[in-house]
Amino acid sequence: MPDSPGSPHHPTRTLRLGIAGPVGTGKSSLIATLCRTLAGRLQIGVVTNDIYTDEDAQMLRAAGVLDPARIRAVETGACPHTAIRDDITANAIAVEDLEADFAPLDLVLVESGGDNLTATFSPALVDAQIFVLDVAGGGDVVRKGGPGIARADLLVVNKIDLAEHVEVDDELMVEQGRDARDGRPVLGLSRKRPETVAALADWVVAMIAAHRDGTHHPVDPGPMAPHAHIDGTVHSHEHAAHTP
Ligand SMILES: Nc1nc2c(ncn2[C@@H]2O[C@H](COP(=O)(O)OP(=O)(O)OP(=O)(O)O)[C@@H](O)[C@H]2O)c(=O)[nH]1
Ligand SMILES: [Mg+2]
Repeated sequence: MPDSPGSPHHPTRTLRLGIAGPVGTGKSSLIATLCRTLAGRLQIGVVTNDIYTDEDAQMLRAAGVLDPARIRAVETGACPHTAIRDDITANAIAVEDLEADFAPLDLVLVESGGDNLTATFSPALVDAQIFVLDVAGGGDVVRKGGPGIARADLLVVNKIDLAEHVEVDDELMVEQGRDARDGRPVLGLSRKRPETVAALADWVVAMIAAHRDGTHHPVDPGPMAPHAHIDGTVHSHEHAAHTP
């Protein structure tokens, strides 16, 4: 019997790719760039998350990079972290609706509402995730660490075209990212530098292939930090899926 579309073994199973990172680092722009680069050869859908508006979805629709019906907005009404990690219901429904309406999709991109360094996606919502920082946030952000920086499937250091203007060494940021990530990939990106956009698109295409052939295993980058209780009990949150 052939696999159903939701089955992990179906050859056209959609890759759900989360894009997280602090406010304004360029998540929507990265999604627009990916749609512009890949929409000719892949079937793509997009889900955006904003706290009080659907501004990101509107921006992407206005960019004309994708059929507007393929761009859905989730208004979280609360901390964006919650809607991608703790109660993913609204996002899961939006993704499943898109997949049903435009089957078969190759890729659904889910943009997190801009949050702080701790926000990561639940692996129940996405199969892989990109964490986006930018040079304008300061050269020391990578060193500050966090689950997305350390364990997202790809760390992007964005807007490298601005590095000289904000007196940040973007190559050093990329290097520090590699040191913090036990060899997981880090990419310096600027939508103005085609070679970096091509490297991003190549990574996404390779991730779709790995997802389809079963060689990619979703991991949970969080939770954030171990904690101790007054009686000395320590919860380390160590989990086999966290180890590289
Ligand atoms: N110079 C430069 N600016 C960029 C680049 N990518 C994005 N920007 C600018 O950065 C600003 C924020 O970009 P967005 O894509 O809206 O960022 P975001 O992370 O989606 O923002 P929120 O959803 O509000 O958290 C915009 O003014 C973009 O034009 C880049 O590669 N280079
Ligand atoms: Mg955005």
